[in-house]
Amino acid sequence: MAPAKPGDAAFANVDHVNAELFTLTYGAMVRQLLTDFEDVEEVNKQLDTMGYNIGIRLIDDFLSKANVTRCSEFRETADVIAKIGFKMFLGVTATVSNWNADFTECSLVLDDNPLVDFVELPETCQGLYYCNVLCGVIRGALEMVSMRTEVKWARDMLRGDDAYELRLKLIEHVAEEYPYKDD
Ligand code: MYR
Repeated sequence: MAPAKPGDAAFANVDHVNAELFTLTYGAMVRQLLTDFEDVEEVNKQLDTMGYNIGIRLIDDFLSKANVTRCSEFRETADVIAKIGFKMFLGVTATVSNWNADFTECSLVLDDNPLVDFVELPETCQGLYYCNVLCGVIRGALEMVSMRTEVKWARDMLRGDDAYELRLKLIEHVAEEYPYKDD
C-alpha cells in the first residue's frame, strides 16, 4: 500500500490534531512549572522568559516567510503582529485597538485563543497568567527588530474577564549596531 501523503483523507485532520497536541503540551508544561515552582508569580515569569527565548528565534522564521518589509511606524508593526504573526504561529488573528495619544501603546484583542482549549484553572492558580508565554514571544521577537517593548495581559478570560487582551507598549527603538564603520 502506498504511504499516505498530504491531500489524502488520512491527512485531513492533521492540522487539527497538531493544534490539539500543541495545546495539550503547553498545558502539561504549565502544570509542570506550577509543580516545580509552587508560586504563580514565578511561573508567570518563567512563561514570559520561555516566550522571550522563543520570540528571539522565531522572528527570523517570521520575516523569511511573511514577506513583510520593515515597518516605519509602530502602528504598522502592531497590525503585522495581529494579522500575520498571530495567524502564522497561533492560527488566529487579533484586533488592534485602544491606541494611546502618541501611538506607542495599544491593545491586541485575540479573536480566539487556542492555548486555553480544555483549560480550567483551579482556585490555587489565581494570579496565574496562563498564556504569559505570548507576552514573552512578542517582546523577544520585537527586540530582534530593534524595539524594546513591554507586553502584558490587560484582560484574561481564565481570570474572569470578557476577552483576551494584550497591552503592548513601545519603550524605545534601539539603535541597530553595525560591526563595520563607514569611513
Ligand atoms: C517591523 O516593524 O519592522 C516588522 C516587525 C514585525 C514583527 C513581527 C513579530 C512577530 C511576532 C509574532 C507573534 C506571534 C505570537 C503567537
